[in-house]
Amino acid sequence: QTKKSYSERSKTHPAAIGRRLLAIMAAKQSNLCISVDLTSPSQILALIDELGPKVCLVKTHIDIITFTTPDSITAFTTSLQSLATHHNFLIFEDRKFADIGSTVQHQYRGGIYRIASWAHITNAHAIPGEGIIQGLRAVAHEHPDVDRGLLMLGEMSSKGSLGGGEYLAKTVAMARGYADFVVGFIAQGAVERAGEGEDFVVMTPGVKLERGGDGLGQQYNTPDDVVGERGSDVIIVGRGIIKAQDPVEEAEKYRRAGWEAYERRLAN
Ligand code: UP6
Repeated sequence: QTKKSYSERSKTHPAAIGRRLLAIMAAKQSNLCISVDLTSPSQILALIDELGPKVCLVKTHIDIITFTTPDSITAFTTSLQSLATHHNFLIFEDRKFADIGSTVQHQYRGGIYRIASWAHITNAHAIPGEGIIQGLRAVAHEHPDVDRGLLMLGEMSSKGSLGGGEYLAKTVAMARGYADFVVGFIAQGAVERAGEGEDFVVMTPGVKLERGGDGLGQQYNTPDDVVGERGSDVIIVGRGIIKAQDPVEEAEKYRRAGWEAYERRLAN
């Protein structure tokens, strides 16, 4: 666990997009990533417009959205980018790439979603080996004018996950050679750092204000558990906010809980 503030880390993080994200977190006093897992493009955009001021990051699953035409995909991603600029947050497409380098290049650059063209951050499983990082990084470098970054999945929130432990340690070791592109990890708590210069942003899904589960393997911990106790940096919250009676009010509760847990961790 690091004792450095988001603001200090925003000056030294090895990845440009990591520096940008940490600066946004410090400026907005928010370590909240909203996971907008809805299927209607207009509902998603309307909710993001409301929640934008409270979050540092917006997480999408572009392939669960009901698009009627290819043009409506472009219209959606263009609007999403405008919202990101307007509210000062970054976009994280939760694609969970998991194939060989050559295939993920096509999946990241092309197809109908063209993820690399609009998502600041995406993520990948370590199971194929480091070719997956090399493939994605090469696509990101095709546009040197835009900053792109990757999170490696080292541990999942769900029951019976094969991640964590040695798998997580091996994932971290794999990422070390790509610190300009691998911003950090999806894990349930801080990862072991090799030295002072190393900095990975850890993001944790499976977060609610009360512990529990969803009946399909999801397991929830609180913002204080993951940020305060286990040293994660960003809480990823979906249904805890989007299914609430008043998502804006609920998002503010999560923002405050995540931020207070971070401040307590720094003070301890
Ligand atoms: N997600 C997890 N656990 C992981 C990785 N990713 O839940 O280990 C993603 C899910 C979902 C979100 O795909 O989009 O985080 C969690 O949503 P929830 O808060 O509604 O459970």
